[in-house]
Amino acid sequence: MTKRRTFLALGASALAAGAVGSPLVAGAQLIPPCTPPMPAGAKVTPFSTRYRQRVIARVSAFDASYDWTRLTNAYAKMRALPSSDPRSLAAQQNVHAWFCQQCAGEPPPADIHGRWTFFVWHRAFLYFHERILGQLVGDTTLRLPYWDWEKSGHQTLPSQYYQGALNDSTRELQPGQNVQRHLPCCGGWYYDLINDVPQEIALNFTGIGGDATTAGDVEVNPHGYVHMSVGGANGDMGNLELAAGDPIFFAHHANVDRLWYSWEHYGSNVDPAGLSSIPAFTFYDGSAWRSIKATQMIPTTKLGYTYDTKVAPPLRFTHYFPIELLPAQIVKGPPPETVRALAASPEVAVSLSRIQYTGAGAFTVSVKNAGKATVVGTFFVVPHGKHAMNMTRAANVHFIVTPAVAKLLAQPGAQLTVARAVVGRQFTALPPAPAKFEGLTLSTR
Ligand SMILES: [Cu+2]
Repeated sequence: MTKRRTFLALGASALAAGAVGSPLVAGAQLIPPCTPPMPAGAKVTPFSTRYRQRVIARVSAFDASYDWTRLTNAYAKMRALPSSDPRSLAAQQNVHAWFCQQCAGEPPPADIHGRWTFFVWHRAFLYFHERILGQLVGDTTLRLPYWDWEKSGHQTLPSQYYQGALNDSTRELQPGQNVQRHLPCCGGWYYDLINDVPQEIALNFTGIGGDATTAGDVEVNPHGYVHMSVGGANGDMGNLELAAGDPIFFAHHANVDRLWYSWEHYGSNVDPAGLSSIPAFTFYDGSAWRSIKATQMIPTTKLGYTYDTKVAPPLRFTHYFPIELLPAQIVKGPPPETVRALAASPEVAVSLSRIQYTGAGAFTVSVKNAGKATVVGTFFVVPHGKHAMNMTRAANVHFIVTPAVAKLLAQPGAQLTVARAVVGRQFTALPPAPAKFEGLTLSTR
């Protein structure tokens, strides 16, 4: 892991030199170039149902029946392969880095994060990764486990991931430590996975998965938070260019995929037709390069897997109150009876659409009125490379707040601000700036 050592060393000297004011520039210089995953001139065959495997359920990493010996052997073999082999863990890590616009010195492809390609690309990545693992141990029934961090009692990193080929020594999250911990970066704030994750299943697709230019709440809340909680400032999981070198990445993303799967199997939810317009992605399947389209991975049975459990939505929020606003300011509050309903509800859901953010890190949204600022919620964009660190992008975010915060949001003149704590290389808090977003909706039970 020369890559990691280089960036740790540079990070330390940048801190020693007091270069706290330019974390983005420092970060950009730390990234070595990486190569396109697929060699030039490689033959690509479209994925088809001919390659279909038996449908087997992915189970929780806390399921006592899971075969850890088989998975550990598969990762040991994957780690032992030379990085020039597309089946190696180093090559798998590089595929992910390549698709997060990480690679300096090469024209990178469009970032598959920060928009609706997030769900689709990772579903395919996991499928081909799982296929390679199975192939390495000669067992096509191998399926990845999922780490169901939204479940109380399952919030420590499954202990098997601290052993042998499943371990990654760069993690900040220690054995027995709860993933739902206060991040040192973020003013003591943590994300409530148990309460907030089930709420997401009740959102529409744009809410959970975003659209062609916007990230959904699943990516910037539970997904980003868990990455940063596990990886911390310098661990593989805390930086997208390194994240897929940690085997827990795949169990974490299996749960992210399970959130989408749960949504797909809930009520009358149908994936948006627009997903079919996403160009095909190419992956190595263990013996050949295959291009795959979104339509070929919905439903998951086309890829030979389901999940043994779904995230059950509580569906508590049924009354919706859109709030009239200017980009960063609430111009008109709802009528008095709505404000009374908000105050009477035990908790209120806040949906902000197309909130703009620049760079990566932990973003705290606050509402400010009469000089007093109150936190509405925090969302998390996992730090990654040179390109993404300077880009302004948008996300749809969903928070659960108290009636007191909801009342502040319903007041004319209230202003929304966003402050960012940069993590991953140096801890730097940036001052609050006016938020830019398109819509604000409060909902009550
Ligand atoms: Cu990713």
